[in-house]
Amino acid sequence: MAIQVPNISGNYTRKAVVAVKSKLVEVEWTKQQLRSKFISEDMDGDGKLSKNEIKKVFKDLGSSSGFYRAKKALWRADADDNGYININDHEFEDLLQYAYDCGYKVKP
Ligand SMILES: [Ca+2]
Ligand SMILES: [Ca+2]
Repeated sequence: MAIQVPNISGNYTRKAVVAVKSKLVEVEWTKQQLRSKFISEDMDGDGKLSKNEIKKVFKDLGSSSGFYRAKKALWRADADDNGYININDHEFEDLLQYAYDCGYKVKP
């Protein structure tokens, strides 16, 4: 018993350090946060996200090439091929999934 106690407390300590570290450095954007972020970037309020609006979001998320990301996102999510992501239908869900899959981290 006397030997097990320090082992247990050692495990707790290590877990605590990992938890603190991931909280500071490795927190990914949740889908809900991404949703709010994209909606807030619909600057002209027309319910659609243009390539420029999407590009700005990816840049804000930390992408080094917002243009490339926006192009890929549209290619993947713009189902009716009109050059915009409609916020009120499944195109927007596909866009969120794409952004989420990129795994951007929240800046400290
Ligand atoms: Ca818009
Ligand atoms: Ca569309």
